[in-house]
Amino acid sequence: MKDELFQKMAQSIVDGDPNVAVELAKHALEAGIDPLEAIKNGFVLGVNQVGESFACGEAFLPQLVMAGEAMKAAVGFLDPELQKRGTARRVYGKVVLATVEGDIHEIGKSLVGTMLSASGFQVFDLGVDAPAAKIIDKTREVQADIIGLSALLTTTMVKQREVIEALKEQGLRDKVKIMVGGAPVTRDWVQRIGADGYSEDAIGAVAIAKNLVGVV
Ligand code: B1M
Repeated sequence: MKDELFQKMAQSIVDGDPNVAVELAKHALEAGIDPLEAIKNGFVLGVNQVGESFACGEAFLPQLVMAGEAMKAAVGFLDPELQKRGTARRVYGKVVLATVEGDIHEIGKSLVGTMLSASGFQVFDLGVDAPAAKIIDKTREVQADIIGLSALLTTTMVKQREVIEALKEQGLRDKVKIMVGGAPVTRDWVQRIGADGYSEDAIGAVAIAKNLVGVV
């Protein structure tokens, strides 16, 4: 029954139908399913399927856009519940979070933000397409402990390095930890650009962030 629901969730994303996606998300909560499990085992499978079809020319930009909208609606609906279930008891640190300049993919970044804030971090989400200067200004303003940089395109990953280089130029590199993520980001890339941490998913991002601020 759970698997059937997950399949329907994935299909609602493939169909690009935000209304059905939200209905199914509601249904999952009523059935006592963990919202993160619903995202991971249901909706994400659909968005990955559309991504693969797009990559091999079987789906086109409008389908990608519609899948993105349906995904955003479903995750947005589940967001308050994810926050509510958070285990946060204290503020572990401040995180300035953004999708890098030139990149408008926001779903994964926002999910990381939700999980961080539900786990006790104060998150300043600068949204998508954020230039290095904006990220660094905010970091200075709030005296952030961590900068989180998301990039979903191989062409925008370099912007993660640009932020790190700009921090070095301004003498700020040793004052803040850098965490990077996004589908094309690899461990090798993280080492090459000199970031402090990397995670493949939102749960891992919380563990890395805690580690970076010295919380076990
Ligand atoms: Co785009 N897109 N897209 N897209 N899109 C990808 C990324 C792509 C892999 C699809 C493909 O070809 N298979 C491909 C990139 C290829 C590459 O460079 N390697 C691609 C492309 C090419 C493009 C355009 C260039 C298409 C075009 O215009 N011709 C264009 C670029 C626009 C731009 O940014 N300038 C484009 C546009 C779009 C939409 C706007 C239509 C839409 C986004 C809508 C939105 O965000 N509001 C979209 C979508 C939906 C996708 C796919 C299908 C799904 C992305 C997503 O939301 N995944 C994607 C294919 C795919 O990934 N399967 C694709 C679900 C989300 C929960 O996962 O974002 O990976 P994800 O986040 C994860 C982890 O990566 C990690 O944790 C998250 C949660 O588990 N993570 C972090 C992410 N950030 C992190 C930060 C951290 C730590 C972990 O620390 C700070």
